[in-house]
Amino acid sequence: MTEMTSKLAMELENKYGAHNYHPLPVVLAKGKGAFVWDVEGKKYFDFLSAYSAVNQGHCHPKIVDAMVEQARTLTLTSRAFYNDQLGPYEKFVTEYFGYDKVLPMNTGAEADETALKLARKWAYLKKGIPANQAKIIVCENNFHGRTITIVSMSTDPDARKEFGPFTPGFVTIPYNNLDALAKELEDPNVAAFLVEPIQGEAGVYVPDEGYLKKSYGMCKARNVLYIADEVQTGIARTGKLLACDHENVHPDILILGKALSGGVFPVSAVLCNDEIMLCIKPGEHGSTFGGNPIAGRVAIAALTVVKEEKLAENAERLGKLFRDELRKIKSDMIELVRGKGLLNAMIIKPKNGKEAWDVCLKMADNGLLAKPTHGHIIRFAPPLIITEAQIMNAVEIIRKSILSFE
Ligand code: IF1
Repeated sequence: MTEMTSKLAMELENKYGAHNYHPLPVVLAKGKGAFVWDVEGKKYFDFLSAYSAVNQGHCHPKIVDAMVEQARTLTLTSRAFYNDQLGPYEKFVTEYFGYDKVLPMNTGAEADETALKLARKWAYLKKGIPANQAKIIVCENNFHGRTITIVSMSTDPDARKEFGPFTPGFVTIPYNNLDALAKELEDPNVAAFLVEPIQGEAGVYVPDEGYLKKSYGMCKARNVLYIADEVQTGIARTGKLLACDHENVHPDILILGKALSGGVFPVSAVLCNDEIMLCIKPGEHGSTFGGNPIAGRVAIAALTVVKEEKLAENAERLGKLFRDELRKIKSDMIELVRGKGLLNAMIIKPKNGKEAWDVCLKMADNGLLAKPTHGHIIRFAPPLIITEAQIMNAVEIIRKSILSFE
């Protein structure tokens, strides 16, 4: 067999894989904690964390052990039968987040779809909205995944173009705009408001303080479900267990994914109380892999690590330090640094034709991986197990990389 090199791996992906991504030219072969290594053995800080899925750090031994042990015992039964891991997981995860029930799925997009279906069922069965009239309010620049219905809610031309016709039933309002929300809430056929507590894909766009609390109150006053997509912001990333916790908002429907498994396995979940969850009856929703024994074991381990290792507290403390340090870098290429906890972004002003992509290539050269979004924003989201000393090393790499363009 030919020996694997980064060059060969990229050629293979390019030749045999769909071209639906444009990765940085780095081929990773190993991960541990806050670090990854490429095929040639070069070590990097991982400041993407698989889009916040690897919050607990790469290959966390407790999570991997749970997965391997369960994989040797029972992997999948489907939901045609009970399995001995699902019930204990459901008890654990509902108590952990404070809801009556959970509906287990696999990916973030599936969990978002599940939440939308739950909201519509509830609208007809409980709120009394006339058949097929339910509306769901969504925000401009949202990101909830890639299915046809989810791209129907999107305002990003790349996400939608030539994928129509689209699913009806959504109204779009500007994010972080309470007046626009108030206006749409006047319609009695509104079932739900779907919101990201911080918009990730939009470029780590943090709303004004009070936005979550006030929008939640406005929805409650209109008997409209508040659905929080915490697929990216959840599980300690922003310095609290949930980003909604910053404003003491307990969403009616909570959507989780990514770090629910620490990034070792696709596990997502929708949590809500009985009044909503019991609207869906046997045969009305599901997934072959949803609620499988490995997922349950892995998610318990991943959530236990979050508490044991105080990841929310670490994200809060090191996030402040990280932003403070980045703001000390004197470069006119840095327009703005923003974020919450360890979900951060730097807005790059191009200089001499060099843009965010070039900065990311330079950082990769210097041993730190991050990915640009929308051409001019770099997201910085390291695993939450990162230490203060490691953050300071990472800042040094970022500083050196940006200053190399001066
Ligand atoms: C990709 C961004 C992150 C999400 C929220 C649901 C999903 C996501 C709030 C769907 C997924 C991803 C997927 C990833 C890029 C990415 C992303 F750049 F688009 F914004 F995280 F930063 N809700 N986010 O952020 O979850 O079905 O993918 O499990 O490669 O498309 P999924």
